[in-house]
Amino acid sequence: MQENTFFMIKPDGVFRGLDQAVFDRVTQSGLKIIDQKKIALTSEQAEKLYRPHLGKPFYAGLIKFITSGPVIVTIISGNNAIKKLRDLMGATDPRKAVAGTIRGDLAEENVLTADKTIKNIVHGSDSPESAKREMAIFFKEGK
Ligand code: IDP
Ligand code: MG
Repeated sequence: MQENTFFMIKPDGVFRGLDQAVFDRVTQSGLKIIDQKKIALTSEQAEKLYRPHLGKPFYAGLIKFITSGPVIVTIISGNNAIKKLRDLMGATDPRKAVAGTIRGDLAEENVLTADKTIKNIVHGSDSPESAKREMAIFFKEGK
């Protein structure tokens, strides 16, 4: 099924200059980057994006981290793009992400505490509903 999904290089990925390496993996998997821009998230955009996590112990740290530097927001398109991209990203905790995934290969070791966010380079929508909601925060309708 042809799908569009929202994908973002987080501040740690941009800061470490990993964006091209990540995009190469995405396009080599057969997916297409159909829109992209480098922006600094406003707190309003960050809070909208991570609204499902509101109230969790790491929420405040997550908002602080995601607004700490530029990110690259993109729309990725392709067959089963949502799952394909999630598989490519690997597990949320980079220590659990297997080799061959973006997080498994490229994320640095994180000191994991209850209230500190995990730095894991990338964000990708986890369902068609999330994809629609998240794309609409950053891109005009119809993309
Ligand atoms: P995902 O990015 O793999 O979809 P989510 O559960 O949606 O993972 O969490 C969003 C982001 O919040 C994660 O990518 C990570 O940066 C952070 N996060 C998630 N769970 C934890 C946690 O238990 N401790 C610290 N940070 C977390
Ligand atoms: Mg998520």
